[in-house]
Amino acid sequence: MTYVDTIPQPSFRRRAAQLLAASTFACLVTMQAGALATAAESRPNLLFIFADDQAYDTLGAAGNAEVHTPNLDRLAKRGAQFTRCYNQGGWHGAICVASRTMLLSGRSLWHAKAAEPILKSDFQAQGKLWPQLLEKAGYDTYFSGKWHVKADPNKVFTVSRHVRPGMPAQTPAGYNRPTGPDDQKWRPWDTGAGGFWEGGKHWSAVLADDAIDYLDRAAGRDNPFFMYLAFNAPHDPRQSPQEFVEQYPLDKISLPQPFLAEYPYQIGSNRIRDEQLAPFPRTEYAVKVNRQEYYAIITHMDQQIGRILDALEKTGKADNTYIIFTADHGLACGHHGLLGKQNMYDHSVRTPFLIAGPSIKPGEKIAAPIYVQDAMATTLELAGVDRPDHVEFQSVLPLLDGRAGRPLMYGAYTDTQRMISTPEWKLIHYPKINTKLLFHLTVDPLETTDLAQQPEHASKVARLTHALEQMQGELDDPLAKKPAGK
Ligand SMILES: [Ca+2]
Repeated sequence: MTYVDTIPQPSFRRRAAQLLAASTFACLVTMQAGALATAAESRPNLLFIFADDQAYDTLGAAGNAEVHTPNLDRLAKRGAQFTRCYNQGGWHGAICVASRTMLLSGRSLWHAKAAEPILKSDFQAQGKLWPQLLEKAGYDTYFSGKWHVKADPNKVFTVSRHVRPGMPAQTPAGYNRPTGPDDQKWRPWDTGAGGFWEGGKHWSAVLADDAIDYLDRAAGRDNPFFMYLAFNAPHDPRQSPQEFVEQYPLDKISLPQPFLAEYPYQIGSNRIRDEQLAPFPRTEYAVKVNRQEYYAIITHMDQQIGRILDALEKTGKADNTYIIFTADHGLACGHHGLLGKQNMYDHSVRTPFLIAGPSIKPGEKIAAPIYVQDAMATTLELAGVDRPDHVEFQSVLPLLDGRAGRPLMYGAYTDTQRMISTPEWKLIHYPKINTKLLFHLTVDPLETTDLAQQPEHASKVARLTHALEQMQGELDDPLAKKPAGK
């Protein structure tokens, strides 16, 4: 773990003071400094809160009556909730890496994969990463939490602290469990298991402590701030204090739909690490316990988010602060026989997305589809920064007026899975096993019934396949069909 904590330099005031000392045109310089300070003060603060592996429907505000998220629900009421937020997928099992590389670089999936090896030598060196674009515009930038990107957070943020890895350490006892009610070998509140408990305080609480300290500092400064606060929660190991787990008695936990003992297709991820968290074949008991622990760590994170929102209020700057909450991607927690995020179903590709701030109408639900990484372009627009050419994602702000947004959403996992989705239909393609699945999302939002083999849907499959192939070409997908002669 690295720990870097540099005191941010008051750049505008420092520059103005140097100019004043050196210049005989003190009056003119004072006017310039004043203009700069005014511009800095009028720009909004940006608070970005990022969850890890949180599915779109694990939020009270998203209509889930089982999970307790009072603070996120409060945020949803204050602002707008985008109900169809997607991640484009990943090029290996760590979908987190792809999502975050896209988010920091602004590049779409396959371009982000190409950018990864030059993230330090090009993007970081040229100041093209998200916080660098805002710092250049006069923002103080703060980071704490999960990074998992091949750039140096200590170099790209003004202040960084508690740089966390891809996941807290999982122990062998945390896998293939529970075998039944007598299996007590791993408990979420057992601090001896390390993981989120390593260091003596749950990592979600440490992140909130850092955020509160940052907000205290920012309260006394004129520069606008950008905070990137990245929880490791609710990624496994799904650890939280016992009282959070006890909020979820097993007899109140419903089974995910569709519940399957095992996923029927070989999709390149069936036995990947995440999938081994519960035994094969899946049992109702094991899935319910995993869901209980998932909900508990979400509620614990929600409490920390409440502390951060309260601290923001105390700064007196809340009225000029935009808050965005989202997650890097979703997660299967027993749905379709799966426990990972390496699949193309909505539970794994879709995340919550909340935005609140001075110009955002409270309580709105926006159905226009967006990508997680649109958060980056959104903050650039809010900060008055022109979107550089390398940023492919788009601000969500125009969608708040009711515009439709993108007609088609894309997803991919390695060379084994592809997805295209309209608001009404989804086609999943498994090229390695020559299999296509079709779901009618508006009548079957849980993706329980594959319609691809039904003759009346053959033309729908053909049209979506064509649209997917076109998108693959546009996005430089390595599986894109090359034009003849190339
Ligand atoms: Ca993740």
